[in-house]
Amino acid sequence: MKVAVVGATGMVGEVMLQLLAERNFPVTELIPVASEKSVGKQIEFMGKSYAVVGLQTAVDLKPEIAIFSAGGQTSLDWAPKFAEVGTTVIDNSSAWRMDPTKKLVVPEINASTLTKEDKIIANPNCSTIQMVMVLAPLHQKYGIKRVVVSTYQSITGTGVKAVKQLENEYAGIQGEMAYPYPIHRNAIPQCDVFEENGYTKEEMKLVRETQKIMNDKTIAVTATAIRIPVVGGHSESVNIQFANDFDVTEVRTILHHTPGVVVQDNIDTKTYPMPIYAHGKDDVFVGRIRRDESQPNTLNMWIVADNLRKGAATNTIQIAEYLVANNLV
Ligand code: 2RA
Repeated sequence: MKVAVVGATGMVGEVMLQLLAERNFPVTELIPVASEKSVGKQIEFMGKSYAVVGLQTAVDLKPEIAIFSAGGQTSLDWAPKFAEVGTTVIDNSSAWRMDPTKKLVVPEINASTLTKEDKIIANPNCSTIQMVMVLAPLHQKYGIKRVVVSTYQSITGTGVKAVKQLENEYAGIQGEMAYPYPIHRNAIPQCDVFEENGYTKEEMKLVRETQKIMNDKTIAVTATAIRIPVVGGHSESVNIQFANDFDVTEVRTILHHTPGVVVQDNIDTKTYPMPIYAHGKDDVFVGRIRRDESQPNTLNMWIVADNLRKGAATNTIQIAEYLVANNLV
């Protein structure tokens, strides 16, 4: 199968290539795609060397699948061009996520909605994916009324420039700034730009995408997204108000049996998820599961996942694997 990776030289693109190889995805020909300045650069993949090509060259090669992680404008401009030649696009940017004609997919939750006609498929935002992986089975069991989430997001979500800023700050070097403020020894209460309502785009993604993936606009969500100087993954403190009461032990059992979710929850042994240990793994880790004693039918928990893997590349490739396994490409 011819597979194009658009944004092959970026942080997510590199993880995608690593995962395509790790998961033995049936790639017969890789088409690494990047900006014009990278055209011709050699990419090593599964023992073979491939030259990076430009977008039009990649379209002309008519890959079966094109995995995008190259920013919203590139997706808006080029995903339709790939789709026109029969390619199925799985896009990591926010460009198509809220388009009513496009599917927003976390395979464990709603891959079954996919059909051969879906030629542009949106991969949700990283902080949304890890949260809905836990919310979905609990919503099915108890009915979710409202979610209050605070995120503690890795600088890798911003990209290479942010990682470099932190390294410079460690070294006491004044370099290019990915953020308006120092990130070393700091917490910045802004991920992405602010919208009219005073919330950031990142916070509103958690609201809008959650409702779309779970196909339920009655689920009320409010979010605060914070950037912190870690690299292993995003962490989230999540407070969930259910329509019905629950049993905490039963909640743990439900999550324990949820594919892609790992419960790490034992305060006696100080067992709980942390980004330093989630780094490089594909699962979503959940712990600190406890009743919110301030109001009925409400639960607190802590959710951690590697934002570059399940939050982006892994979820994208799991969608591609679903398409192949169900003869949808
Ligand atoms: C972030 N979720 O962490 C966004 C985009 N990757 O910045």
